[in-house]
Amino acid sequence: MKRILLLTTLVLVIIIFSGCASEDQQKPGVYNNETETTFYEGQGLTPIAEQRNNAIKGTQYIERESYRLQVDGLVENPREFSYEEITALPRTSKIVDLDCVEGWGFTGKWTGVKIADLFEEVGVMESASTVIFYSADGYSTALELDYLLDNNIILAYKLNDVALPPDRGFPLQLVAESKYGYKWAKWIVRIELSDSEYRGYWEKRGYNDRADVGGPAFER
Ligand SMILES: Nc1nc2c(c(=O)[nH]1)N[C@H]1C(S)=C(S)[C@@H](COP(=O)(O)O)O[C@H]1N2
Ligand SMILES: [Mo]
Repeated sequence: MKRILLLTTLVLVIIIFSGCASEDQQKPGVYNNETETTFYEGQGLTPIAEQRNNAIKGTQYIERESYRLQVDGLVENPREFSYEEITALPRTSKIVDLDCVEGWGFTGKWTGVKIADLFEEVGVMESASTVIFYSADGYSTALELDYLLDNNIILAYKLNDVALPPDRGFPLQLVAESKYGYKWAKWIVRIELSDSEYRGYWEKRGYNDRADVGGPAFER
């Protein structure tokens, strides 16, 4: 009798604990009625709930209706784009790892517009060589125009198939693949084409302007 009681208790304990464990497992999140994808083309993606967020001024909340992306500088037709205008442009998806220079990272499925397609709309001048990204929190960073065009770099408005949640950079994050996280500007409000070098927020503070993943974190 004692043995049966012990066995029943053991079985109960196992059931209860396995229940707890399954609740801990990664469940795809739902964001604004969109369910995220955590598996794509045979690859596991990092659920959004597990991705870190340590932006300089915390999460920025941008309204979709009043949002405008300003594109100016060395372009033929400087103009503003609404969220609808951006998402109506041809879209591309790709799996890319974001690697922060501090050693953590995650894998996401990113969907958005190619910088090249956006630039078609404004006409980039011959003299332009640098692209500067300005964000709603005062953050900024810059990349070479050739890097953006040669690597089909995209401006993402979706991550894991859901519209970027506010803490992930709504409405737009630059998917600067093979570059450290500090080149992945979030909450982008302005893109400026320039012919001079530009040091962004972390670059001004000593981080390597090249920012190649695996390369040196600091300028030497
Ligand atoms: N606007 C803005 N974009 C930003 C940052 C920021 O502070 N502000 N931090 C950068 C850094 S250092 C990293 S690693 C990536 C990813 O950081 P996250 O986890 O905060 O999204 O966002 C980048 N983009
Ligand atoms: Mo970072």
